[in-house]
Amino acid sequence: MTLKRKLETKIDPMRDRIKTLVKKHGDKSISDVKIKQVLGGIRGVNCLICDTSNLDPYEGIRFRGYNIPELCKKLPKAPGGKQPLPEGLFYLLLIGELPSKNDVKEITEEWQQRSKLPDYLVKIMDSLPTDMHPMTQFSTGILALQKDSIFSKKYRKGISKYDLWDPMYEDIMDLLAKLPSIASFIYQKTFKNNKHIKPDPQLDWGGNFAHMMGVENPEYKELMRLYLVIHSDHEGGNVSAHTSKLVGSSLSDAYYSLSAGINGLAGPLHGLANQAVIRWILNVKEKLGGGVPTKEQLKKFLWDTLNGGRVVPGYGHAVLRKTDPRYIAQREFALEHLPNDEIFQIVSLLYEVTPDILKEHGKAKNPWPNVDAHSGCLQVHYGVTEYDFYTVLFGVSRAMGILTQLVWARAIGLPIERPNSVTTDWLLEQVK
Ligand code: CMX
Repeated sequence: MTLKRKLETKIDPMRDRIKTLVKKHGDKSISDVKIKQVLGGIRGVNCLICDTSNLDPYEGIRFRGYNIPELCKKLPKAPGGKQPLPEGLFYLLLIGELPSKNDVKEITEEWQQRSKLPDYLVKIMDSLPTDMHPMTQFSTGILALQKDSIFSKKYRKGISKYDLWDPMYEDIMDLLAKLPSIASFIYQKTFKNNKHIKPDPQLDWGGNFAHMMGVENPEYKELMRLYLVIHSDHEGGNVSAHTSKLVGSSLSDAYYSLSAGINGLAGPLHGLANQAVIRWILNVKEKLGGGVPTKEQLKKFLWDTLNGGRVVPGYGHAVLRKTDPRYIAQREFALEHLPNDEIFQIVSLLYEVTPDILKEHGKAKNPWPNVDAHSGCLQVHYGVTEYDFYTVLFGVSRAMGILTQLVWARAIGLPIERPNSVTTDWLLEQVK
């Protein structure tokens, strides 16, 4: 059975579950909204649905019920490799079942077939200034591809709302196939004098992405497979996923929706933090004349950052209340492959000193590191030192979560989002 057919068999039972849930229990209350939540980023209000993954504050992310160590064991690997293949994670997010080796192979082949960038896109990407931020180039590339949206074409011709998931599926498969090529095009153009590298049809999606980035070390291919799996999805409420879902709820297609989500990922409190972490570490190193700083020196820089009214990048989280398991997964990779790397040693020292300082500072509810505290140091180790590019890597991975969520939003017919807003006067009226 093809992947699309497997997806189709899951849709009717899910529609029935939702219909019954609303019919029988639609009036049951599941969240109570306080004024401090309205004015505090809607934190903790249960008001979105997301079945691809779920985030527990203490346990971290589970993708369709599986945590990261479980996925590392259960998802198929590349020949001779130890890391899970992102195609397998995509299958799991979309279908809700673990894939076989063959299921993963079929996705790799299908994405290879759909991966060629159209000439008009290459021209547009080529015309962008090299000093335009890589995230702006990435978002622009995704948006420009909207010209080829099958969803938009079918909608224009007239399509039943019950069938919208089908062209959405076609669009997301095209997009995911092309994202590594768009990303590596941006990398080569911006940082490597336009030295574009042809895809290798023998390689899987993540391995080929590493190859097109120009890093041939097999360890980097393994790193990218792990990276693309762990950054993929973080339930529905994070800025990038929620933005895409909101835009998609107006029946904007996958290109418009993902481009919007990528713009959210480009914020320094979200995905851009992975660049800020390395910039912060390199700045400390430069100021101290190189080498690995002492704990005392790091503490001073941390306090300088906090006293300057800035956040410590890579630490804290809106939901998590312990060390991010995505951080742990990357730390384990580093301990195995680059234990003596200088920047890894600094990242490790920061793990020892930062939580206590953030606790003493007394503001951050979560003093522990998140995914972004670790990812850059691994990239630097394998020669991808241009940290302005790091959030594009995050975006390629996050697209898997965002886009599977979009297909399911169309499959279950989620309506256009339209929460109420209230005025400050109205709030003051409520407490009189
Ligand atoms: N350094 C300094 N102060 C921090 C902090 C940090 N790392 N994390 C939180 N705080 C501060 C907040 O700025 C806030 O201060 P004010 O009361 O003055 O506004 C206070 O602590 C309470 O914030 P919070 O409830 O703990 O955190 P939020 O849910 O509001 O924000 C996050 C979460 C991630 C934006 C925040 O922890 C942060 O800015 N971290 C640094 C940036 C970062 O690493 N972002 C990446 C997150 C993961 C991702 O999306 O990629």
